[in-house]
Amino acid sequence: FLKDGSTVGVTCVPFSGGQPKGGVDDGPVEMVRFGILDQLQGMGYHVELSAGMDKYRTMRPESDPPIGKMKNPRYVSMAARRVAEQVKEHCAAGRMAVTLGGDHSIAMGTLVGSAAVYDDLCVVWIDAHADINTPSSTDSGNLHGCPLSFVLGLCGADDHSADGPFGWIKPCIRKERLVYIGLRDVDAGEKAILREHGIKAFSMHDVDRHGIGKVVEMALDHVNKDRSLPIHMSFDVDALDPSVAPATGTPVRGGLTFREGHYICEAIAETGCLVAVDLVEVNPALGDSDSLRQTVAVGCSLVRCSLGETLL
Ligand code: 4U7
Ligand code: MN
Ligand code: MN
Ligand code: MN
Repeated sequence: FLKDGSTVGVTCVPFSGGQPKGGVDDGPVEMVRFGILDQLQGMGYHVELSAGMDKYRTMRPESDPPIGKMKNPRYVSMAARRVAEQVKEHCAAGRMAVTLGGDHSIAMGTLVGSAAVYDDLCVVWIDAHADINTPSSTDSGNLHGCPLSFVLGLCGADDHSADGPFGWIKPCIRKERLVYIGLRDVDAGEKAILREHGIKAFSMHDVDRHGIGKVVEMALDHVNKDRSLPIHMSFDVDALDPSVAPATGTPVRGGLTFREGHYICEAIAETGCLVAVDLVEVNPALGDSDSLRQTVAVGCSLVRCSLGETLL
């Protein structure tokens, strides 16, 4: 799929407006400090970095009162819109688009951006959470728990009106083309949405039962039977067990092991269909310097594996 497979288009998104905890906006800078860009160059890639990452902090509107339950709706929308442009630019140039978050609300933007270039895009969502709340089903009002409902077009007319801040997001992902791995903390309202729409999800229970190898194969069979469609992988670091990735805002015990997380990235890289990767929810402010280092390091190695780094 990639016209320029030797270039990686990296977009750093220092953004925390989709949830209440500060620090997740320092995720990308810490990953860069840890050497992710040099590491990608060391793998032989040319790295093209999106410009103006400071803008994500300065674009916060002066006043941004809740709309219904949604918190920071204007700020989240503006940031996601900019992410969409930057990711679209990389995809249009045929580069692999790598987006470093930032909280997971930015995936509204990454998905709009990649789907603007690729028809029939498959989405593999690696997360402890389903992130499919609508503006009415959300209890927390935190938009990092809602990105999928916007891009799938699941929001009701009253919670996602054309003249509201998210009016620019048109449904761009088909529900048959979404699959989850790693779920273990899904809200009651989200369970109802998954059931109603028949959206395929492999929870930690499935990983325990079948093993990660079989689960990834089943997940890819569901969205991409012939391995002929482009894949966007959105990896929330909280999919990993908190013992592996402690520095994240919404940790849930019972998660993926270090190897299971890496296996997913390796296996998806092997399909040759991957066109975009998000690595989100690394929060360097949470925990001591050891857990920060551990989480940043694992985030970087997941990105490298997605780009083809192998053990042998
Ligand atoms: B993340 C939650 F209620 N579902 O909506 C919500 F449990 O991007 C959590 O996966 C969302 O980290 C977590 O607030 C969003 C909650
Ligand atoms: Mn999560
Ligand atoms: Mn998430
Ligand atoms: Mn989280």
